[in-house]
Parts: sequence; structure tokens; C-alpha cells
Amino acid sequence: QKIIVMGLGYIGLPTASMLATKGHSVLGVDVNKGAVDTINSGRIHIIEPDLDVLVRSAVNSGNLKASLTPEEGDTFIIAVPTPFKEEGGNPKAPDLSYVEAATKAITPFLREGNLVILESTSPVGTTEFIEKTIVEARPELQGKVHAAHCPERVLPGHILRELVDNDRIIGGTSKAAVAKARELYKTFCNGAILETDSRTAELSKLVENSFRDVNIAFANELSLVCDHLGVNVWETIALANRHPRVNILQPGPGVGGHCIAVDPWFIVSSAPVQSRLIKTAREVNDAKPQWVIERVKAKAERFKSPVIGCLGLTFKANIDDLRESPSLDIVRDLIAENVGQVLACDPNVAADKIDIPLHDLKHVMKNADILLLLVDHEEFKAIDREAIKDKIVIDTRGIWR
Ligand code: SAJ
Repeated sequence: QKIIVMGLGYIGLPTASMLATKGHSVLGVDVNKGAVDTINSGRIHIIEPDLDVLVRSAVNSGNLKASLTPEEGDTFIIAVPTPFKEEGGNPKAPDLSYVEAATKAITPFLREGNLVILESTSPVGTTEFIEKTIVEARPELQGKVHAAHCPERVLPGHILRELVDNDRIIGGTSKAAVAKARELYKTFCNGAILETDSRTAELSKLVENSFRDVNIAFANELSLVCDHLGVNVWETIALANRHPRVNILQPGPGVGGHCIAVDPWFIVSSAPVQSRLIKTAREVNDAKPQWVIERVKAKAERFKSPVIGCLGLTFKANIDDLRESPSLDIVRDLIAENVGQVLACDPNVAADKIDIPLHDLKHVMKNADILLLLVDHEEFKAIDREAIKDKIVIDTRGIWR
């Protein structure tokens, strides 16, 4: 098969490379020329374990090429961002402009029998919207081009393993679409392939991430309750989790990433009256960074010119991804509010990827009065307990519980 993958980010690039190593001829398309050139030279522009090896072998095999523009093919996979619109207020509205742009970009190249797969997490009805957009521009393709939603479910940091092992939902706008998509995913997916319609597939994906968000909100709420009562939250959760039917997640500085902090809004914006719990969970998680900031301010007041070491900027451990990162928001706020001298440190973030000065861990450990642990990167877990014993520690992840 000839496959066109629209979007070469955290989902599109691993998927395109995987398909290429399974013998498909793959053209990856991205609007970012830097990314296209990097991939064509066999290298990668994002950090994800083992992805460099996969991309190199895909490019070397001749089966993966990157380009700024699509061309004709058999299957088109859309893997572009679906953020929400910041200015929308509550409930936040999904921004489908990238999906629409990708759809319009491929429309001139579509032929009878083609399959268009949407992998981007999207509000209910988006796959139907893609089909409608295509047919409006090319009425002769009515009923002749198939569309399906196959939501990506991979966990950043473990993308390659999960791409192969996870079960996969395929939701088609027709039986033919489902059958075609199944054939394709079978070539690299070891998990079960679960068939449904496109709207159910769209909602299932949103529900998965909302489930996680609600559960993290529960843990974050507990951290506030415990603080108020003077009880250790980590110990409380560990003990409660010894019940055979209780499995509480871990509190943190807030919920980040481009998925869990975003997707629940797609449910809330499409069913606002019915989704009170989902909305409240979002609000609980979004309020957590401010709570952390207030705690830092309270501790900083004890010093004349406090030096605040901030450990971690990414949205979670052992990745380089800064999208919607609560840690980054907290650090930016501490700087903007002049709470003290902020020494930010993140071994996974390159200095040129961020507009705040980064310091190495040694320097931070030597100079900080207050240590604010924001991300449980391995480098921070390895810090010797002796080194923190004379510091004021605010540990949002419980690594020094
Ligand atoms: N977090 C906590 N406490 C926890 C678990 C997570 O505070 O106990 C925080 C993390 O620090 C991070 C955020 O939640 O800021 C989200 O992290 P995550 O590891 O839960 O999820 P993501 O965003 O990396 O990936 C999720 C996954 N979805 C689910 O686990 C249901 C992944 O499978 C999806 O493919 C991905 O979203 C996506 O792309 O939608």
C-alpha cells in the first residue's frame, strides 16, 4: 500500500515509520520544513525512546519519505493536533482547524476506493465532518471514499511498545471503511482490533482520557484535604490502595500534556449540562498549580532573598514535552511574580527550546534555599537524601515522601 501520513509529530512519525518498516510505501507530510528535512536525513526532531532507531531504519529502507505536500495514495492518515481554543472560555471549544487544513490538503489527491483515517483525538462527529468536507469539494467522490476514526492511545515515553501492543478501536462511517482500516492496522498491531462506528470511537477515546483526568483530580483533591488536616497524602493513598478494590492515582503539580488536560473539554463543550463531574475534575486539576505557587510563596516569606530551585519543567517524567505543562506554568509564575531568585533545572529540556534560563542540577542543589520538585525525572529521584536535608522541600510528586 501507499500511505500518506498527515502530521509528523508524536503520533504521526512513529506510525509512519512503523508502517514503513512493515513494507508499506509511506509519505509523511508536515508543514514544518525543519521536521521534514530532519526526517529525510534519517534523524528525529522530537524525543521518544527508540524512535530514532525506527526512523533511521524506515528512511534507510527507502520506504519512508517526508514532504511538505501530499500526493496520491491508497490510505491517508490524519495525525495533526486538535487543541482547544483558548479564547473560548468555559466550556473550551475544540480547534479543528488543523484537521480541516489536512483534509483540504489531501482532497485534490483522493481517488475512488481511498481510505481516510483520523487518528487525532477529536470531538464526536469529526470523522463525519471530514467526509462531508471532502464530498463538498469533490461531489463525484460521494460514497466512493471511506473514512474511519482509529484513535491513537499510545503513552508518551512508551510510544513504540504501545503502538504495537495496545488494543485498537476502529470506528468507520461505513462497513467498508472498517474492513479496510482493519487490514492496515493488522500489519503492525498485535493488540485486538475492536470495530464500531465513528462516533462511538470518537467518544471512547475522549472517555479514556476523561476517566484518567477525573481520577487524577480525586488524588489532587486528596492532597488539598490532607494538607488541610495535617495528614501525609502519600501514606494515606498507599494505605487506602491496600483495599482490594481501591486504586487511587498520584497527586502532582497539576495535569499537563496535550491530551488529558484537553480532551475532557471536548465532552464538556458538546454536552455541558450532562458532564458536571468531568468539568469539575478539569477545574480541580487546573487549580492545582496555583495552590503549589501559594505554598512556595508562604515558604519564601521566611527568607530575605530566597533562592528557589525548581526541578522539572516537562508535563511528566522522563520526556521532553512541555505542552500544557503545569510545572512550566508554575515556574513562569514564580519568575513573573518575583517570588525569589528562580533556578530552573530540567535535564530533558534543551536550553534553546525554552525562553527561561536553565541551570544544571549541581548548581541548583548548591544554591537553593527552597527546593520545589515538580517532575519525577530519574535524575531527581537519584538525588541523595543528605543533599536535601538542610533545604526547605516542596515535593509535589512525593518522591521524597
Ligand atoms: N498525572 C498525575 N498523577 C498520576 C498520573 C498522571 O498527576 O497518577 C499527570 C502527569 O504528570 C501528566 C498528566 O497527568 O501531567 C497526564 O499524564 P499521563 O501519563 O496520565 O498521560 P499522557 O497525557 O502522557 O497520555 C494519555 C494516555 N491516556 C490514558 O492513559 C488514558 C495515553 O494512553 C493517550 O494515548 C494519550 O493521553 C493521548 O494521546 O491521548
